[in-house]
Amino acid sequence: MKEQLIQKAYEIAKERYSAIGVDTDKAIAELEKQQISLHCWQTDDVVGFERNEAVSGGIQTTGNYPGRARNIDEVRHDIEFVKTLLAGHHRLNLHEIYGDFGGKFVDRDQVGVEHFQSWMDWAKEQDMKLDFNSTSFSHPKSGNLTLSNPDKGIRDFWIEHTKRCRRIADAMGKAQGDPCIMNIWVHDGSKDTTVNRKKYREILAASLDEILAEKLPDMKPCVEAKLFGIGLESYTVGSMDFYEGYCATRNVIYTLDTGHYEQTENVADKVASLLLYVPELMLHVSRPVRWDSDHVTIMNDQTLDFFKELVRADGLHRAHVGLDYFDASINRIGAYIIGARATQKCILSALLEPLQKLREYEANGQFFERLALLEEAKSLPMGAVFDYFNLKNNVPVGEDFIPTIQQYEKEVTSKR
Ligand code: RNT
Ligand code: ZN
Repeated sequence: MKEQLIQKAYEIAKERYSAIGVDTDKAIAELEKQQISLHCWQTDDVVGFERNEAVSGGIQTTGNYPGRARNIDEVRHDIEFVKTLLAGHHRLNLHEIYGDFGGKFVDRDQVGVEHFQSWMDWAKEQDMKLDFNSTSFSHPKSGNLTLSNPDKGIRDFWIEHTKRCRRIADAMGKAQGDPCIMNIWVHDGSKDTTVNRKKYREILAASLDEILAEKLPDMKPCVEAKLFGIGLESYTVGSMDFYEGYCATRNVIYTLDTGHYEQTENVADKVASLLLYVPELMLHVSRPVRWDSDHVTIMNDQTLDFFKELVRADGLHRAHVGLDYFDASINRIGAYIIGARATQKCILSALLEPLQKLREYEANGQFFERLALLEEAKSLPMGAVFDYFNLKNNVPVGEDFIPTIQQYEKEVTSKR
């Protein structure tokens, strides 16, 4: 019965959209192809398997909702479950601290491909591709400066770590026959005023140049900009301006975390400029709230506008979509699904925009008509299309995922 209703609602929606020149079947097919890189760190509050300590170094998780994944099997189990609730084919984004260290302590400058072999085997079984991240936080040598540290000993430690991570990413890319996207985010900065802004940036650029010098064809590096970190409020070495210049001059992928900008800034507006100068974007879809950049992604104006700009700039195929938030205050699997589905809804809304008609109006100087259609498009039945997309892909429709997650909590996460 419910299925028939969803199908009926879809048929009606399809006609409504078709009347303004939008092909809903095509939008669904595109959304089905759109991979989301699922961030493994939502399962366990960014703790990982290196030293079992709370995350530190510019970021923080708050909340102590029960059920955190405590080891590699639990992380994998959670991700296998998450996959069953999402339509489409998704990737897994790993951090270095999630290596399979076999109970031994492996320092960051000692890590190798062997520590990720079991992940590669698992990913193959799961038919999931892997992405990767070097980890320069949560370590005694993290301090306030890593790759930009004037102390050569500390800097070299992190350079070695990041080089090794690139080789791991390359091995992953080779194994999966598809480039592994490896993100480099360093929290480097200072709590209070520094009088050496340029100096640390020069060092960071030189460190990155050294790290990226090795040719590794099966991985693609990307570097992530940020406004500020917790405890590092006055200065961030890897600011937006720094990485825009770096990526443009070195032809490197720019990682745009939607939570990393001034709250009143229009993050969507950055897309069309960045795409003129950088080869591709890596997205960390997140939600800033006051000082925090990592609340669960929801379908809000910022995220909607962001994906609309991406589609308008014909940039979806030049963006690697990933999630980045860590909420320890609610059911973590629930948070995962809410954010992933919200991202899909925003992408779908962007794909359903009557762009051709809007652009015709704009070209003709018909600005009342353009604004009117933009407004009307907001209340078109996107939800009916999204429901059908989920039904078609045999995953829960609408709020039906709530009881499924409650069940998983009862049987699995509450017993941890
Ligand atoms: C931090 C950055 C970074 C991290 C992850 C864990 O502000 O967004 O991407 O969240 O690497
Ligand atoms: Zn991020």
